Amino acid sequence: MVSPSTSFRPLLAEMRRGRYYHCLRMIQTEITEELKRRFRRARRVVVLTGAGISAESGVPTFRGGGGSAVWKGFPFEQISSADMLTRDPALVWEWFNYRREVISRARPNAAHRALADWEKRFESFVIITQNIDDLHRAAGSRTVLELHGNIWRVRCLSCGRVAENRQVPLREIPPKCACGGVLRPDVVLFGEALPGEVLHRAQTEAARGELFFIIGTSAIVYPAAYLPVIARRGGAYLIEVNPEATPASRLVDVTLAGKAGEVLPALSDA
Ligand code: BJW
Ligand code: ZN
Repeated sequence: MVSPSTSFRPLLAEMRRGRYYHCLRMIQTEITEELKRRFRRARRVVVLTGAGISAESGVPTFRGGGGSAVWKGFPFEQISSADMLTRDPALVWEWFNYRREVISRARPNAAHRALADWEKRFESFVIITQNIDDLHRAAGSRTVLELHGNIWRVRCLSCGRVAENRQVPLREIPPKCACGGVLRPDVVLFGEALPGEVLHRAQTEAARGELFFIIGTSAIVYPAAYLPVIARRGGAYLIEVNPEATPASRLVDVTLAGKAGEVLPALSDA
């Protein structure tokens, strides 16, 4: 496993020292007048999403409810890792084949649709997602930064070519490139670096957002988990949408404790 990059260490230390604890607010479900006012007036809105936003579309989360996903006896952190891809690429592909089947049946839910609608309301609106399921784009969102890649893309380990592949189920495991090389999912596994340009843009957007939403993420996987800290330092008003508390709950101004598919449409209406 890797450790956090050195540039993030001071931020992590600040979180641990509790420098932002004063921002803690009571867990609530009510959309306050202040939030409504900020929502109406904001020009730059940034949204960080995680697996929880797709839960109501039938895509299982990795964590939550006190547990963490296990597939065929393997904790998912072991299979979705660079190490396992090197040791047993066929096993990793079987896991992704299963995930492709699940995701191919999923459709955007009310939360994805609400965000697609928000994009039309604000001068600047960016979704930064940790999800690989493509459901934000399927809902009509256009500015989507995919931190962890996309399950419908494959990358050749020999020639590096990236291509779309929507075959479900895959006929061949591991699938092969036209050059004869072995393909891998174009996603970011544990122990791998995130796409540099996408991460840089996400950090820049987080730093300049006026409102920063943290939706359906356990906020424990780095470097994505630093983005709320960057947003806070940039002066953003932070809103978390999650039925459970997370490490980010200590940082935010408001936690709307509920399902994204219910909370986001309610906020649109408010
Ligand atoms: C709802 C809901 C509803 C339910 N409505 N909410 C120690 C300290 C700091 C860092 C590290 C460390 N040890 C190791 C690291 C690094 C590691 C890491 O962060 N590990 C942590 C576990 C500690 N990170 C990495 O390895 C990253 N790379 C990296 O750091 O590179 C450095 C490097 C530099 C240079 C060279 C080489 C390396 C890579 C991370 C990649 C993560 N990949 C995965 C798999 C992607 C492919 C796949 O899908 O299989 O991404 S892991 C998995 O977790 C997936 C997710 O995107 C990610 C985050 O999960 P997410 O989205 O938060 O979902 P859940 O399931 O955790 O939470 C769901 C939430 O929804 C819950 O809170 C529910 O309550 C809520 N919910 N229903 C709203 N209806
Ligand atoms: Zn190739």
